[in-house]
Formats: sequence, C-alpha cells, structure tokens
Amino acid sequence: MCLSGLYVITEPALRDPIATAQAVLQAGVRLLQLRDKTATTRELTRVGQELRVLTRQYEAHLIVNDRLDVALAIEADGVHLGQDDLPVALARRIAGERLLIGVSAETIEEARQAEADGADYLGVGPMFATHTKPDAGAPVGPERLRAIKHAVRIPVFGIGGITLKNAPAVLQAGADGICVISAVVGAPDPEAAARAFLHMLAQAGE
Ligand code: 3NM
Repeated sequence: MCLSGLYVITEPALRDPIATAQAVLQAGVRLLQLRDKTATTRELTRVGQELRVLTRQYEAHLIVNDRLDVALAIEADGVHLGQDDLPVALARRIAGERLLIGVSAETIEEARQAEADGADYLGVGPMFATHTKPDAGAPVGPERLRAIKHAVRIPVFGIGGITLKNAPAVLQAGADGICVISAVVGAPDPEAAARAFLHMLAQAGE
C-alpha cells in the first residue's frame, strides 16, 4: 500500500465524482477519496459502489470521507475522519484491520493522538488559503507540516489550497504526498491537471 504521491478528493460542486474518477484514474492517480458533504446516505453509497468498481479496474485505493459505515458497506480501502467525526480508536475497533484510517490533524497534539489511536496516515492542513472548505481554519503552512512530520511515524499528506506552484514547498517540508481538490477537480481538464501533478511529484522524487 503506497500512502504517498497524489491523493485526489472528489467535490460534486466542481465535477461529478464518477467523471472525476475516470479522468484522474486514467491519468495515473492511485489514491482517491469520495467526499460529498451533501449527498444522502443512499446516494453516497451508490456513487461509492461505482467508484469501487472503477478503482478496482485501475488497482487504485478508495477512501471514503467521514463515513465508516459507508466505507465498510462498499468495501472501500479506507475511511478518512476529521476531528469531529467518530473517534479514531472507536473506528479502529469497529473496522479492525479491514480499513486504512486517515485523520485530519492541524496540530502536533492532534497528530500524535491520531497516531496513538491507530491512524494510518494524516492529512495536515489547510496548508494555504482555500475556498473549497469554508469551515477550514486559518492556513497552517508547510512549516506546521514539517513539525508534525517530525512528531509522528505515519505518512503525512498536505492538504488545502495546494496548486502546482506551491506543492513543491509542501514536499520540501517533508510531506509524503499531497491532497488536492480544486487544482485537479476544478481544472478545465482534470486528467491533464492530474498528469501535471504526477509529473511534478516524479520530478520531486516521490
Ligand atoms: N480539508 P482544495 S482543506 C477537504 O485543512 C479539505 O483539513 C482541509 O481543497 C483541511 O485543494 C480541504 O481545493 C479542502 O483547497 C481542500
């Protein structure tokens, strides 16, 4: 399991999740998160099942945002939990080793706690200002990621406001990978945008 590189997250307000998946999987993305804050459980499950079929075709990993029940139901590879979601230790108890558990962390304390509770990777952000998540806090910047990376052993992804231009600073701070929404999903050609990120990551030695 490769918890590094480019991690693309769906955003239905920008593009249909299935169309997003088709484009980025075709480009070579192997880590995809289904994130939809407005869908009904039924709809989320339906889309998740379609994404499960697609991601299997490409041997890509599928993570479900927030919803452990949906992740288990569609046999996703993992679930991503925020600080206000189901506590990580409880999620681990329910999921056992069936799922990877990713956790959003903004501080060293949250990061260490998540690791101690059984998280497999962290999403640290927002790195930069972002319009995609209106309730995100103020940007913490790559230096926070560097401090968190030193404090834990699990892989760390930078998230929030990441573009082709500022991604190198996140990688230089020690990120194992980067999570993006708008820079890929909101791009006129998401496949080309994903390819550009993958190229940049390859150049950076990821
Ligand atoms: N989580 P974009 S920032 C989903 O800081 C999400 O935890 C964040 O979208 C966090 O790449 C964010 O368009 C939105 O900025 C990322």
